[in-house]
Amino acid sequence: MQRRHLVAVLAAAGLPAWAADGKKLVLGFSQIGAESAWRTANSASIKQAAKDAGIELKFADAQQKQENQIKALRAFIAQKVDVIALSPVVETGWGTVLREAKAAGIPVILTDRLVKEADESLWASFMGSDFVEEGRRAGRWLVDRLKGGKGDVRIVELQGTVGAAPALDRKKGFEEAIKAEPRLNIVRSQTADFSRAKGKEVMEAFIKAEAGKKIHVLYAHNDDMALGAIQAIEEAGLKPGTDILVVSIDGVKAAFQAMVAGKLNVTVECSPLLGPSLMQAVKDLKAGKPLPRRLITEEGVFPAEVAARELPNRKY
Ligand code: GYE
Repeated sequence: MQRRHLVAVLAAAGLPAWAADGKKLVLGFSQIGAESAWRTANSASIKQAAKDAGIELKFADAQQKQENQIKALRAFIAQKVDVIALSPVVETGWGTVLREAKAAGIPVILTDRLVKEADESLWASFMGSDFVEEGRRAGRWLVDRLKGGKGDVRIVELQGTVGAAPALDRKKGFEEAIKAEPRLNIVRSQTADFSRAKGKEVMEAFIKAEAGKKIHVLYAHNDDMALGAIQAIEEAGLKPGTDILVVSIDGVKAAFQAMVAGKLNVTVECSPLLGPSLMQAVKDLKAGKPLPRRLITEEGVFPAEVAARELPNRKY
């Protein structure tokens, strides 16, 4: 069959013209690294979804470095991939390379994290969570939990990677929400890079620095840092979940297990399972369908009281 006939047959079946060429779509994906259980689940979701969709995936792990992500994007451009997906480690510094992709006619989909660039035509779509809202949910839970009490509440905060959208936004949303209860104050705040090892290390430093003063609450921008900090709290002879309330974000399985064990009080869900919508977006893009500018993930809040019931349902 001639190509144009085949294209017509495919079109009648609702299939795009590129399917006539029998070539697989090629997607270049620049992943941040493997800093957390969230990230591992996100990589697995994207790899599996690419396989299921019959899309050839070029997967590049940047080991937390923006310069590696920029190199990966340039390699994808040189290889003339069909679409580029980017999960940007930090918000700023992407303009040049995104303009290079645009000049090469390769569309870019942002996934998980957003960039801060004035020219929004540099990306076709962004899919991910509303991190400010996640921070607010964490803060609201805490305000609710402490409602009616008296006395200062001293909070320590473990921030995510410096300059990363979820770190900036989760801080902002949380601070906004705890304003409702003026006795709640963040007394120390430092980055622990979204990792369990650093979460433990920085929490140890907080406990040391606060010796003699009570820390009432730990707010961690992700579960991994909270889990590391829980270890530090225990090693200091204190009870996480009781002596120090622990509030975190992501909703990974290990967090549910910690809640069942009474060591974590709440986790705000942030879903890493972005693979299927990313592959759908890649296909839609190549079929010339318009993509939504923003696809927000639906997510919930899970306090310790529901952890045992929810644990078997958790997918990451
Ligand atoms: O919360 C954290 C990960 O960008 C939403 O990155 C993601 C964050 C997630 O390392 O665990």
